[in-house]
Amino acid sequence: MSEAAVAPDWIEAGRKLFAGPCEFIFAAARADGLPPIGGPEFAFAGRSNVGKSSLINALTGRATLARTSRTPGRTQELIFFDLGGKARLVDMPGYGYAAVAKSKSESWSELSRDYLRGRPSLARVFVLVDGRHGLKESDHETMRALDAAAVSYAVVLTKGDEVKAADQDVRIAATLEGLRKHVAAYPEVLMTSSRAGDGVPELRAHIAQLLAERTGGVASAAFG
Ligand SMILES: Nc1nc2c(ncn2[C@@H]2O[C@H](COP(=O)(O)OP(=O)(O)O)[C@@H](O)[C@H]2O)c(=O)[nH]1
Ligand SMILES: [Mg+2]
Repeated sequence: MSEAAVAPDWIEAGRKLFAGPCEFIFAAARADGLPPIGGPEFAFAGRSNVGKSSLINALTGRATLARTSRTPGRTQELIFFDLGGKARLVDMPGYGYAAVAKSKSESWSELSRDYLRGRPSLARVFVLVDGRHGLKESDHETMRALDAAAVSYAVVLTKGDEVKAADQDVRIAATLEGLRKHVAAYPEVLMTSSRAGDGVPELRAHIAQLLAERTGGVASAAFG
């Protein structure tokens, strides 16, 4: 996963895509209250507190676009952001936070499941996993649901600034190993840090490339 593996043209395309305006457009608390279908959607899923909102902020270069929190389990809605009229970013409710009342956490996953199953404009889900800890059972559970729904997704490791350089490749390799039993998982894993910016240009490039593929043309994708 060297940063040099992503072609400079795609890094530049990603930079441009995310340099434009990005605005909040919609918060949906119910599956029957989603915004009308618009551009391709890139959704950010993961355990509570894994860094979903922080990564959206880092990608868009806006410190306060998506609300971040030290209190896990606060986002109870699907939050939609418009990226220059070209794509949408979707901040998803977190999962796997035990202190959340059972009924509430079930309704979150119901909303998420409904969204993931029935959204034709969903281009890719990023399953964020804490780079310090690697895959947890709740991540496997989410990925099984994505496999079953035939939604393509990629695992993105977060908080790389807190993972020693010597441990990063080991964590990536272990994560890849854990993905082998998941049929819809993209077979590459990117280590990121919203705090230090590592991997952020590569993730922007990946999204730009997926967008280009969707709107016709480019055949192959390099993730990181
Ligand atoms: N060290 C470090 N902490 C991070 C990073 N990204 C997020 N965090 C922290 O993790 C906590 C949860 O982040 P947040 O984006 O709200 O997570 P979410 O619940 O998945 O949306 C906050 O205290 C963030 O400051 C990162 O790249 N590095
Ligand atoms: Mg959040």
